Formats: sequence, C-alpha cells, structure tokens
Amino acid sequence: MKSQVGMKKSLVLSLTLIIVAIAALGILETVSWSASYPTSSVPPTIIVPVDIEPGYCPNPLNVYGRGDISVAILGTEELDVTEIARDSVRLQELAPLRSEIRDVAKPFSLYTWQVSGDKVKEDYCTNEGPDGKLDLVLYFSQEDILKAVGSTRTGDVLVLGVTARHKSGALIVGQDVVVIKK
Ligand SMILES: [Ca+2]
Ligand SMILES: [Ca+2]
Repeated sequence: MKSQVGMKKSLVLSLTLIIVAIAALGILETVSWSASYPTSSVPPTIIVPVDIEPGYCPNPLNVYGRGDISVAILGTEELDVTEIARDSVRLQELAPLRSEIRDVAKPFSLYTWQVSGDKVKEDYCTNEGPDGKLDLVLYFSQEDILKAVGSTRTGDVLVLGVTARHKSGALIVGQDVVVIKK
C-alpha cells in the first residue's frame, strides 16, 4: 500500500512538473514573441530633401576624387535641422567626417524619392542657393563613397541615400542623385 501511495505521489509530482514546464514554455514564447515584434515602438519616418554638393546640379562624383564632398539635409517649414541627431547621420552607411549648420540651398521641387532605376536623370536636382532656412551640411570622403557604391562607369547616374535619427525618435530618410565623372 505504501509503495502504491508513493507511486501516486510521484505521478502527481511528475504531472505537476510537466504542467509547470508547459506553462513556463508558454510564458517564454509570449515574452520572445512580444520582444521580436514590438508593435508600439516602430518609429515614424520623415522624408527630407537632400542636396549633394549644394550649389551644383548635376552633382559629380569623381572617380579620381580624393577630396571631401558636401551633403546637405535641407531645412523646411516642417524640418528644423537642429533637431537632427548629428552623430546618427549616414550616407550609404558612411558616417560624416564633420558637420555644420548653415543655409546653403533651397530644396529641389521634385524629390527623387519616387523615382528609381533608369527613370532617374542626372539633372533631377537644383543649383539654387540659400533660401533663408538653415540646413545641416555634412562632409564625407569622396573616396569612401566610391568604395561604398562599388564598381561604376563614367556617366552612371546613381541615387545615394541618407538616413538619420530625429531627436523625437523618428527615422529621417532622404536621397539625391550623382553622376560618375572622370
Ligand atoms: Ca547639388
Ligand atoms: Ca536652406
């Protein structure tokens, strides 16, 4: 009788352990699911005007270029560029060498954002100067940009992308066009 009671007890104990284990797995699964899919923390995205080589259009990228190239995120009625976290800015995933706040250009009326591939023309840009709104001007190594874009031919028209973080937490994205020159 004693051993039967013992068996019953150990059976109950085993079942309890299995139930606890299943419950724990269920909790873990819930935790990992909610960690993988954070529905409330997806940041909003702000599309901004970008001007590579302000004052110039088309924007040349010289294959033998060794100097720096300037890339401006242009201020607008909606965008105060001082609200951009400067250390977060990347051009084709490259960090800028230095940056400054200065009014250098007016946004191009037709963003290249909506076009891609063969539809992008080298003159989808503007050479218009200051417009009274401050811009964030960033300097990048031309040599590093060329390495980042890979192999090119003279006359190739490329769209380069800029990303950054707004101090509100929003993701900033923009782009401009360059033409490969020798
Ligand atoms: Ca330009
Ligand atoms: Ca401006």
